Amino acid sequence: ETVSVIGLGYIGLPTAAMFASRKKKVIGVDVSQHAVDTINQGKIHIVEPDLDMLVSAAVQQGYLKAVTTPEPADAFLIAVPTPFKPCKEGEVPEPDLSYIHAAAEAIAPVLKKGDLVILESTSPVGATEQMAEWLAKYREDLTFPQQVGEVADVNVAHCPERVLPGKVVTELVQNDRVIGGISKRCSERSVELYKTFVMGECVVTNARTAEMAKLTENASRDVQIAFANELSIICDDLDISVWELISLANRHPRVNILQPGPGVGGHCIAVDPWFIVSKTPDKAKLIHTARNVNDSKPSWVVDKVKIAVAEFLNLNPTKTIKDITITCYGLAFKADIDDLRESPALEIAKIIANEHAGEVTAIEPNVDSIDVDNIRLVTIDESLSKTDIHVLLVEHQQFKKIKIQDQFVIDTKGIW
Ligand code: SAJ
Repeated sequence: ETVSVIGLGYIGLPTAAMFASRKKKVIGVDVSQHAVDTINQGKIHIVEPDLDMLVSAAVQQGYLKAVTTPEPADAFLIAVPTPFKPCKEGEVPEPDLSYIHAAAEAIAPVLKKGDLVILESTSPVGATEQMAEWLAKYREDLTFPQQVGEVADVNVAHCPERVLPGKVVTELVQNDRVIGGISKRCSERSVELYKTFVMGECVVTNARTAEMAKLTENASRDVQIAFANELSIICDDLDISVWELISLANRHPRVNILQPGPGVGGHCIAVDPWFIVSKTPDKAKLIHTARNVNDSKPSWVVDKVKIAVAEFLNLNPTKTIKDITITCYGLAFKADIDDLRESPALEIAKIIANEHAGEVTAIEPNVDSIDVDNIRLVTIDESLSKTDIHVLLVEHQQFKKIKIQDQFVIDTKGIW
């Protein structure tokens, strides 16, 4: 049995390598020639612990190859991005399914009777049925399960990925999988396939429920973080330490509040709840509000920095605003990773750098350089010797080792 994985990014490549490590023949497909060339050399184009070894072994032993045009296979796993379309501020973003459409169009010519097509990309409810319709449109000679049910020529299912960046290789194996076939037969075929490497349980449902389950997991986390973020703003007003407050409340056996921060970043939690809101805008009130609460946190942090600057000038009347150095601790979207995309920390640092007349420096121990003109990367030592206002944005382990107890500290993660 040959497995083809369409989209060799943060999800597709580890999944492809995992099948290959279990001695399945895997054909990885990606539109990026650079990604394909890198993988065929046994190397990786993304950062993820342990993935390099897995890929290099898979390529060396001949189980994994990458190509830019799909080839025939028995199962196709689609792991392409599902971003949202650009929209104006205040509008509800709409999901962009064009990558799924393009993947369906690309694999359609090589599909044959008996094949299985699995959508792994996080998708709005209905996307899997939509993908099956696209496939049916391109291959009128084959039958698909949304028309004929159990006896279709090609089986189609949604099996959402749920792995945590930074822990992908272990979570792929250990986590339970939600398997949502358009028909029962589709689910059975998918369970069989995932059992190749999944040690967690493969739990069967239908495609729409599987889509909603994945969105619900991330929306649940977003709502809970929004609760913590709202508490942090309330506590600031009431002169209460939110960190102490949450640790006290969490001593209750049925309370488990998450941690506030500078906002919610990453490519999933800040995106997926919109897929629910855009489908049912009149019903998804809490989920919508939580998104707004989390999205507004960066500008609240920026306001705190402005207040600190004003206080600093008050206490140091001989200085002007140009003399004040502000340092941002951490730019990544969460602790101990190097990923700066969709990062509230980077967003905050950029706003400060654009609006502050003095110098803005940043410490990001996980990257060597950043392409932002007006922010200079410095070391912790340099920052300690010249910073006037310290803004902690990410709880990287390096920052937990130091303790800054200056009067001008804005600690969005409560580690100091
Ligand atoms: N954050 C807080 N407070 C917290 C926890 C997180 O502010 O108490 C922030 C982080 O700093 C970060 C953001 O939330 O900016 C998201 O981080 P995360 O660690 O919660 O999640 P991701 O985006 O790295 O991965 C999530 C995971 N989903 C869940 O935990 C429900 C992962 O399992 C999913 O596979 C992934 O989304 C995905 O691809 O959908």
